[in-house]
Amino acid sequence: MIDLQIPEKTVYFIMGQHNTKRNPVVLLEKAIAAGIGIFQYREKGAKHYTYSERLDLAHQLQSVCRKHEIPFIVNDDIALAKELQADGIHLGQDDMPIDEARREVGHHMMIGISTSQVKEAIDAEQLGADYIGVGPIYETTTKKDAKQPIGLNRLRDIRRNVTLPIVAIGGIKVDNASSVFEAGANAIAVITAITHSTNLTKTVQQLRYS
Ligand code: TZP
Ligand code: MG
Repeated sequence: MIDLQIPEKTVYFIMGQHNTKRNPVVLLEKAIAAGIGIFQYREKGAKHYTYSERLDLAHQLQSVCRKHEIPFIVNDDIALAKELQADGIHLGQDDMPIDEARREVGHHMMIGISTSQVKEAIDAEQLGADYIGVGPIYETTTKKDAKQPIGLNRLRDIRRNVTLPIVAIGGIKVDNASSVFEAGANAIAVITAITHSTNLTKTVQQLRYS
């Protein structure tokens, strides 16, 4: 049985086919061996992939997560999450509202909501989210339409206003991870720090224990 909590100092790895030239299934295996604690399938190259191609890849990634008993979260795509019976769905501010999403996915799936402001975080908590994404903390080139970085002070502010687990995101790397945890994040979500790492074991250990 997979533990659907977000443990302290979790490295939450996000990836879609478009984030890497490597085989994503092999990369995920290595990232789990290196110590990530949660995985999110986020396919923003979606227009290049049909639903069945996404389903096929997501299913392989989910099998890897299941084998190693870590949660498998789907970004945005409720149909895919439901079909796979994913452990969670992650939604942005412009995606399906939380109450509607809850009706769709029930109470056995975690719902994560992206937030960048205190009010959004409070609203997400009141509407029954299970965790919030908070960011982008730092500059990132990975998300093309990313907002201006919100920085650590905003993260601290959000921390003071909600008790939900916080997954910080955006430009988080080995050399700034400790400041992000100190500012109140329970977990850190990364794409580039892992997809561009040449030593995954070292990178994940440094992210976790910084
Ligand atoms: N949401 C806010 S920033 C971001 C997402 C999906 C991208 C994070 O990627 P990276 O490479 O870890 O900065
Ligand atoms: Mg979205």
